[in-house]
Amino acid sequence: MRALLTTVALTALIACGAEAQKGGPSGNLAPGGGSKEQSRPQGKARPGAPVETGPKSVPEFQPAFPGQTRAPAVRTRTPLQVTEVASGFNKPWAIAFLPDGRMLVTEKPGQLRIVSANGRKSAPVAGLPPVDARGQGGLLDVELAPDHRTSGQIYWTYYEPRQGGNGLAVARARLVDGTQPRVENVQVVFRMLPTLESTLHAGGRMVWARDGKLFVTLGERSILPGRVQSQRLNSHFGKIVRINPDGSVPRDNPFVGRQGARPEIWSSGHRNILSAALDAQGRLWEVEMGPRGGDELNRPEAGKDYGWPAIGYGEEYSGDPIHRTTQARGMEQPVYYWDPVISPSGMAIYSGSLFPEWRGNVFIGGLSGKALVRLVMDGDRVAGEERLLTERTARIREVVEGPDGALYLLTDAANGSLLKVTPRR
Ligand SMILES: [Ca+2]
Repeated sequence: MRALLTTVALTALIACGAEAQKGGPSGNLAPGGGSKEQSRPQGKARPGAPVETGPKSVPEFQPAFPGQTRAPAVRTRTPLQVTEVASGFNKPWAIAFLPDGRMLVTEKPGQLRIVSANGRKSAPVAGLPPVDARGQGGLLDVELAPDHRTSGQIYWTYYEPRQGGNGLAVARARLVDGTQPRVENVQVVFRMLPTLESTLHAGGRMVWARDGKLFVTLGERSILPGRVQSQRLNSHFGKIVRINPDGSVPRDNPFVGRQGARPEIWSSGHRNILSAALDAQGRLWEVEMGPRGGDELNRPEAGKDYGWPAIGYGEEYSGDPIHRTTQARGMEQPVYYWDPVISPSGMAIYSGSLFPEWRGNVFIGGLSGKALVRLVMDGDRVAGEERLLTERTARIREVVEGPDGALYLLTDAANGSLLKVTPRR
């Protein structure tokens, strides 16, 4: 048993590079055995057994309600075909589909490329501002503007080098197509503040809400001076923010008018969110990287506090405790958590027609988990979990549902691949 520290362990907490360090058992070998319609028994699996059967990193912590972790294993019935559309990407991070079916693909060191449906890559799009690509920074997410068909605008997130440090920024520009694609009229519409020097926990996912507002997920920088700011409303660290397309603050944001609070904040108490998506009702969900044993699925609501670093289910990668408890008044419980962690990055909630059995399921890329993680939901609770593509042992960075209903994935590697998942013919 670990000794619980009486003060928040402010000195020993530098969980540097947690994303890169997360290892341990990926626990992806459990055969199916759940009782859901989507599952089928296999072998001698105990009915209701979870997909994860390895030891917990933090056995002291118990779930707050049944099904909050280790949901019963389920299995996809449709045989899958995984096709490599393209390879040779340098640490690819995000995909966005253009109206003609081509894709924008970011590479972390700073390149944005246009990739055709058959995998042909353009030269890097010219005109992007420089990025700080050290550590977990770089060029991160990309999205089309909601009015892209008329405006030609795209948005992207990146770690911005600044005087005195760095920080996440959101830029937009008009994409100009051609043999040498470029962006014009680059505007930075949002800057994470304050500026701090850290190459870790950048966050950086964007999700367009149906009302035309933009959600941006922001990490807490990992180092202690950043981490403690997750609970402070005068800082963007460890927050989800909600902005108008031009970066201005929506008047109905929860902290507008509160003294000392940054008005872009939507929700607080997050750690490092690289996965977010809307559900069929248009509600925002996110999966965030926790410490060891503490990755979380949340459905962030306006003004709520998701607990980091005050509560949670994980511990430091050193084995030192972070939280004295898993629950506190005024702080939200995760819908689900993973111990051991999967290191989530990339998320899609399936709505296509290629896989009718997947509708409403949550798909999450696992970096250390080296799997495409599938969650079957029952209302707002997790009813089943599956780990797909485990045989590839690839770190999965990005998960997007294409306009054709296929899932498109990026693998996190210096020679990363763009993969397409369809039913096998
Ligand atoms: Ca939490």
